[in-house]
Amino acid sequence: MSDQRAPGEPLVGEVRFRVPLPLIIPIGALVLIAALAIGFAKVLLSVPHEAATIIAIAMASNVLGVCAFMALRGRLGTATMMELGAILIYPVLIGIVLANINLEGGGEAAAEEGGGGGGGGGLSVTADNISFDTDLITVTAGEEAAIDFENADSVEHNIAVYPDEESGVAKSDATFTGDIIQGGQSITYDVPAVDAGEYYFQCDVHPNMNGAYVAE
Ligand SMILES: [Cu+2]
Repeated sequence: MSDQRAPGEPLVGEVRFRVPLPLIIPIGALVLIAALAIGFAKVLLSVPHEAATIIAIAMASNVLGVCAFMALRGRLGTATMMELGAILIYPVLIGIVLANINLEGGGEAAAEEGGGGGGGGGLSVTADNISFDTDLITVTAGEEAAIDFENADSVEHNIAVYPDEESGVAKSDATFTGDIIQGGQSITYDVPAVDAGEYYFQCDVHPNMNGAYVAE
């Protein structure tokens, strides 16, 4: 019985062990949850909108999966609980690390996106396998358009703009006729400004390579 204990010692040890835990666990959990929530919010804010949705859904199903597992298994040992906790938390931690790496290079990535997206009038068209990579070229009405044309094919191509398909087929009244370039070459075409409306573009060598040339 308790009388047989050495004076005080085991009792003190037990008290030391038992008193702080009920306090430390909830406080620690709160701090951890707060850190995770803030970190995760940062992740969602720093990635593109589409990715944020996917990450949020993945995280939600992850939580759901772990909860379902715990519910089905009933009582779980501490080790299993910790493993599950780790499974839950790892994607968030990885996300937080990735987000912080992303934030550093964020400015560069955004600038790159702006240039490649064609938002600033940087148009690019590639010809390969006797076809263009697009059947729609959109330009700004009333402004000269610079089109970077890459011929990734083994045969020669160009881009010519016509008022409509009929003119293209007849190869007459061209609004603009780009120089024909050999396979493996690139060129920048400066297409004169046109009024708003729908026009027609084609490769004069292969008129079945064509599309809409829209000024808006
Ligand atoms: Cu062609």
